[in-house]
Amino acid sequence: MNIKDIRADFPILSDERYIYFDNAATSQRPRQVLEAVDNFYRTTNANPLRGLYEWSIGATEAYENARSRVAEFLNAKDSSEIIFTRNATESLNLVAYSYGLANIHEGDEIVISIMEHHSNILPWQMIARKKGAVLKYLEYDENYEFSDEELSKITDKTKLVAVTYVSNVLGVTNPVKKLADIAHRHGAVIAVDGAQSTPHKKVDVKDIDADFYAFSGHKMLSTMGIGVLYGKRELLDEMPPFLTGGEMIELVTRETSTYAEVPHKFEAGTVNAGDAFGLAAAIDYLENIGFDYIEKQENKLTELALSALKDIPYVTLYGAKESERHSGIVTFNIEGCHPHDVSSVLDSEHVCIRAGHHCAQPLLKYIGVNATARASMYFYNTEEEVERFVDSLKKVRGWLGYK
Ligand code: C6P
Repeated sequence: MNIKDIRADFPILSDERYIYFDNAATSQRPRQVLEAVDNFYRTTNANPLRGLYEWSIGATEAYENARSRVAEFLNAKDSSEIIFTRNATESLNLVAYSYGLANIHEGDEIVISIMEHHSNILPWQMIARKKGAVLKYLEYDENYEFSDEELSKITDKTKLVAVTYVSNVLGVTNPVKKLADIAHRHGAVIAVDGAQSTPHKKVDVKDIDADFYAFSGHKMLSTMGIGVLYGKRELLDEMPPFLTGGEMIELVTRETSTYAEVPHKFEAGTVNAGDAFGLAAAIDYLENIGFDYIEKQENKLTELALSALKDIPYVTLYGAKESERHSGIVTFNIEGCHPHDVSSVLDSEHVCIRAGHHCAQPLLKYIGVNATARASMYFYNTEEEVERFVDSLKKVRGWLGYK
């Protein structure tokens, strides 16, 4: 695999002044994805699932083929287990508002982890508040693992476990297969937040035995505005709709309505066929590159960054020591400098990183900081970029008045 050829696929990367290290927030898009979306609107555009003429039928086909492509990508049993949403946040809210409101009752427990993004905290806080349920947090140990004692928080009272596969701050991968097994032994379901795992590793929802799995297209080369919720068919069949209206119905009378079968029951209003088509092209692209290559390249870059930063006395690094446990994410602080200042100084050198609480405030409180800087790399980043990033970082304290 030639990195130059890969980079040539990404129009925005042709401006080599910029180093884009904010891939955990959103990735860049290759021309194959941009062309797929463009092509959809140029050649196939009509309202899908409604019209009885050629263009609309073509739009429906493009949309349903994209669903099958996602099902194959995740190794779902059937394409009806794939629901298109706007993003991971909406997918997790769908589980909470539909499954959670119907199945979680007073005194029941919901177990999440301290590593969760706000999108996998707020929906469960809402359910706990509305239903009188108890929200519990799994806390990790010094090795970024959940001890048996922590895991014993999952009990017969637990109705739902919701955990991120990969943390957006630490990059660490959680043992979701083991968590699914524990949840199931206690009669609970598990919702996996796959926002940071799906772009970086091969995911098999059957192997994990996830009941629900959520992710966003925009973090894995696709355009913004398309996300996925995978759910086991037998659960989805029993769940009430989340949003209503449009083609999610079977029959509507003045007084009442019946609903379409899954997955359409969960897709109210005009669907986002153009971006679903783009997501299928993104999956083709990623699989063509191969997750072995993706993980190897990210690991190489992370190793380089970690080994350079660990020798700088005023830099604090967060997360596991091993580069292969970072999923391309390097989170750090520079003593005496607010991460926003670090990011602004790096911006003046055209280095794009993220700074702040990363929408994971309970995690940052657990770590003992209010904010951090975060560089997140993807397979199209290069060793030269890491070297330039480290050089720029070494200038930050000087810019801010330190000798
Ligand atoms: N994290 C980051 O910079 P949406 O916004 O719905 O596409 O993704 C939400 C989300 C859910 N879970 C995890 C683990 C995430 O990392 C994110 C998004 C971005 O870290 C934006 S805050």
